[in-house]
Amino acid sequence: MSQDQSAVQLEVEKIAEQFKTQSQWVQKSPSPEAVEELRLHFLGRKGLVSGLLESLKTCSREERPLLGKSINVLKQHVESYLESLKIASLQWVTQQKLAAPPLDISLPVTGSPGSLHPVTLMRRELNREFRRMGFTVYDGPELDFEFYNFNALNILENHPARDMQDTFYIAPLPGDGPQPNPLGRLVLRTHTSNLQIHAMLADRPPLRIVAPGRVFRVDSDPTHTPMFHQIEAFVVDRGIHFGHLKGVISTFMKAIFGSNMKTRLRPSYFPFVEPGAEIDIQCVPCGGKGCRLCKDTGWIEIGGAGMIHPNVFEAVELDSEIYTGFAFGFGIDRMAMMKYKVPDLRQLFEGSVSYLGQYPVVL
Ligand code: FA5
Repeated sequence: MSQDQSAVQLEVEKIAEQFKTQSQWVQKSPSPEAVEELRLHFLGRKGLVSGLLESLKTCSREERPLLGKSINVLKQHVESYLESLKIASLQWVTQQKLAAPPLDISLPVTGSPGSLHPVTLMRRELNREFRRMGFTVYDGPELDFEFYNFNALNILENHPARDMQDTFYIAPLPGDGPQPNPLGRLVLRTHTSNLQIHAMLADRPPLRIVAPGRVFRVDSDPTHTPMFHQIEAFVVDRGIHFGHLKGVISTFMKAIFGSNMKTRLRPSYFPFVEPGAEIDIQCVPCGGKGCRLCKDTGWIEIGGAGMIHPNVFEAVELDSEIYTGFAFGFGIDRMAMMKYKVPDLRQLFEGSVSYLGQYPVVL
């Protein structure tokens, strides 16, 4: 054995001894940081084992295979030991968590208590304004029968909204039986208009109701998400006319966005209203001048509106000769986009704390 060879061999044994001592220490308290430090010390680019491989260059060609082999044996030993330490470190982390004092949720909040989601902030503000205008806030089922979501709203069997492309249908459960349910299949409601039916069957006019909630559609792009939020508002009484509808929408939008907010209604079709209209509000970020968000029109469509169709009254057994009513429904997320200047609707649902944390804290 040459001098170089024996020097390298001695170094291999010394490093093996060092690893034994240091790994035994880490084994006692294998935190992920300690395991990583050990790995870098021995296997990192400038680590001791890598240094040994470098020193092989000083040995003769004949001596290299034997020394190379003993370095590799050491390397494999270090690698497999580190693997077992990594597994031990996972258990160590769990033990530390379990040993930590339990979280006492009854303690008073210190530091930043976090912030509310912009959709929650928007929904609360909408509810507050509607209450101020004399409306009662209702809650309704997100999973509903076709009767409430479609039929009673005059959306007939062949209407495109009932297409599988738009609606999430719920497969029947094994115990549901072969009999078709007279209320139809179960669906994830596609709009909050189902509340019109539930409310009119439960209570009789005069009604002044608002119903916010989640709705679901097979829909996904920068301005459409499969789950989104709507708010439905409707009034049923004697003598209600289109002027009331226009007045309520315009007053409401001014209350939310300020007295300069302009609103417009464009004729449109929804099977459950006649006449029907699309509600546009002036684009907030550009002040109506035109921008990318409003596609240079200065207007943003936020919902639909109209006078409740006589067929809807018939479905809930109300006499349309006596009662009339208006209804409108709009996207809460679109309103939040305007109010909080959110450029992409999907940002609202990605759950990024750094993004959502910038909103006001309201407890
Ligand atoms: C309706 O859902 C009607 N129920 C509204 C209505 C109520 C009309 C009462 C008449 C009387 P529409 O499909 O246009 O209408 O949806 C209303 C609003 O929901 C849209 O203007 C938009 O602001 C929002 N919206 C619709 N689809 C999505 C989606 N995939 N993601 C986010 N917002 C959406």
